[in-house]
Amino acid sequence: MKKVLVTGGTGLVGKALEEVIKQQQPKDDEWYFAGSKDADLKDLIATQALFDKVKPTHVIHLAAMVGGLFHNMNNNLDFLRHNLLINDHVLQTAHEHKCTKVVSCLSTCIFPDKTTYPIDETMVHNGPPHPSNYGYSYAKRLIDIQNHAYHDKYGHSFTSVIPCNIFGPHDNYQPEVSHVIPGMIYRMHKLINEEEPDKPESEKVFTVYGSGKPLRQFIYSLDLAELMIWVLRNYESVEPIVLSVDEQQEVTIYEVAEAIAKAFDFKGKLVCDVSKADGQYKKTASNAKLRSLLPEYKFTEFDKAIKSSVEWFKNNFDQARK
Ligand code: NAP
Ligand code: GFB
Repeated sequence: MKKVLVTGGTGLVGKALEEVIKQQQPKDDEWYFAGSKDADLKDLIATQALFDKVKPTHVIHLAAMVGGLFHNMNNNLDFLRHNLLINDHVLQTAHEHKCTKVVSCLSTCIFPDKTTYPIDETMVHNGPPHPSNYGYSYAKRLIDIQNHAYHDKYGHSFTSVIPCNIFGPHDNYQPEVSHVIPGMIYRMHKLINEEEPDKPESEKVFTVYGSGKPLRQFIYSLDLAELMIWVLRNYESVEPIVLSVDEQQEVTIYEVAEAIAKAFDFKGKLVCDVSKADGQYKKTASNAKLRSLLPEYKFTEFDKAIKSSVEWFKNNFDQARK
């Protein structure tokens, strides 16, 4: 019997894992989805108490201080310190509890900013990350170092996945914290339903922050959840693995705004505000390693996933994090 503890189990990815596990109904697993109310993982005693209570054999470690470009740019020190504390407490306590496996979560934004493309798993430590998120990036890179150190000393199977930008139901829509897709969904919903009530929608203008030119790969949270469960069950290496859609599915930020406008059936105009930062121009990641292991995996089509995410927000507006 596997007893799986999911740290960060109440967030975007955690909720997607819970949904997929509900669908899969595994017979020989028991899953425990923990949030910060269960234990503040910045506190070692609280972390140990959570592990004493759950007694996990396996851990999916998602808990982290997470946010979009603007939140990172304004809080690099907190992103560094909070995530360093959380990661060290979880990995050391998993070691003390003799956990069979830990799968931690990195991000394609931690790769070097000045690099050749596409980026792959061998390039994680090849130079400084983008200056907008160095705090988060170095804390995440250290997880890979910690995994190797626990393996070298104790032979542990502590590994990590490297997702591209993620979106889906249960996202964080708080404008000052959010990533681009939940940020736009929140702002377009507000423009359509609250702002300039006397103006016909066709005359309303939605602002895309930045030039709209940066490129991103986006994975639907429910697809990522399926792949992370596969990694937990089948992937036996300490080396990280990129979990991203194919390079051809990369889109511009302006195309993201167009897809969200289509999902809302927004009749107004889109304009770009170049006074706002663009952040990293691109972070095109290769999923060749994943494709060599799961060649047939079918990702949810982008427009369809955007539509479901917009519908989820509209149907859960009151309880959405905003
Ligand atoms: P999220 O929606 O912001 O959820 C964060 C989760 O971490 C929540 O369950 C939160 O619990 C928990 N948490 C935060 N601080 C904590 C603390 N001090 N102690 C205990 N729990 C704490 O984040 P997400 O988007 O699901 O991210 C999940 C993982 O994916 C993270 O490791 C993130 O770095 C990585 N990632 C995210 C993206 C993306 O685009 N979202 C891209 C690449 C990688 P409460 O809700 O109870 O506070
Ligand atoms: O998703 P995002 O915040 O993060 O922004 P990154 C992506 C791009 O969207 C930037 C533009 O070029 C923004 O200028 N953008 C347009 C918006 N409208 C909006 C909006 O309403 N909200 C936001 N947030 N952006 C993050 C890293 O980088 O990627 C994090 O900083 C994390 O550490 C995350 O790893 C996955 O993709 O630029």
